Amino acid sequence: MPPLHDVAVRILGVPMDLGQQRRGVDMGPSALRYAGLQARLRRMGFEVEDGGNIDVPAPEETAEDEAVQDINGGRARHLQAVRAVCAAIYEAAERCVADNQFPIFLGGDHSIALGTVGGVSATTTTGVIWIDAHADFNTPNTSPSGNLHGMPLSHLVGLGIPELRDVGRPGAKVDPHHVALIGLRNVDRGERQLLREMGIRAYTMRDIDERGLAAIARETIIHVAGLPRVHVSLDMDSLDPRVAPGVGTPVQGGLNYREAHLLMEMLSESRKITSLDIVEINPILDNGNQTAELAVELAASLLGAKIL
Ligand SMILES: [Mn+2]
Repeated sequence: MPPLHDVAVRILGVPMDLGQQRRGVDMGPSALRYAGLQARLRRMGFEVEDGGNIDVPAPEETAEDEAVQDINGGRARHLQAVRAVCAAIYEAAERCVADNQFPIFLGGDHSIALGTVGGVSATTTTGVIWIDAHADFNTPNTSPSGNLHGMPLSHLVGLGIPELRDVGRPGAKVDPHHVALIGLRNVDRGERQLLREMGIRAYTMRDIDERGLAAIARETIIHVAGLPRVHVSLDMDSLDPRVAPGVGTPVQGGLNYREAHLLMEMLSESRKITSLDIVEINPILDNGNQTAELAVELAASLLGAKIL
């Protein structure tokens, strides 16, 4: 990977909210653009191109209705539509890597990561730093809700159902030992078991409280340091709802403002990060556009903005 400033940034929006039931995260890409993402990165000296949005059907126009679909005895909502959108994301992500661009994917709900992580890892071993209040490690068989935004990470490491696991190319996209989860505080029983079985490195909010964010960021960087590519998947619900109220599924007790920035700053200094998702912003629940504005600042920190 060449020095960051030699890499062009490409922004791609995915206005998808099919992975969950509450409407509003489909407006995330607009909120992030309105908050000035492109201008912010340009001021830092990056060449930034906005590739527009990937086409996403509205829930009302998909053949599948809101009813939960039975799949191998499990539950999955809007399965075919999500699979098709993620296949398109995959191709776009793969092209960004081939063109030596640093892609920033604007969600949308977190199910988009099936396509983003799949595509950026198409030709090169890729580590994933998943920053989230939730583990997103359900499968249709463990999910209490059938919402696909709670299932991307399990499928990326090869679990779950072929419809989601085989998007873009068959099988796992990421080695489970190349993953680190940060910010966890709401994990379902079935997920807990699967995380253990797969040996996923996971840092809960309690770990952060006890050991401090810096220690955990350092360990995470060491964990992925040997890999040629590292993708950051930033779910804005990892932050505390006091600083990021506009998210799809808020959970109390998250990262505070400085912890989130410190994490991005340390990841930036590692010079290992090669792509980014920003997901689950729900402008309907936001105060003004506070959450998207914070996300833009965090993206700037990840790409090297410094205080001094
Ligand atoms: Mn998530």
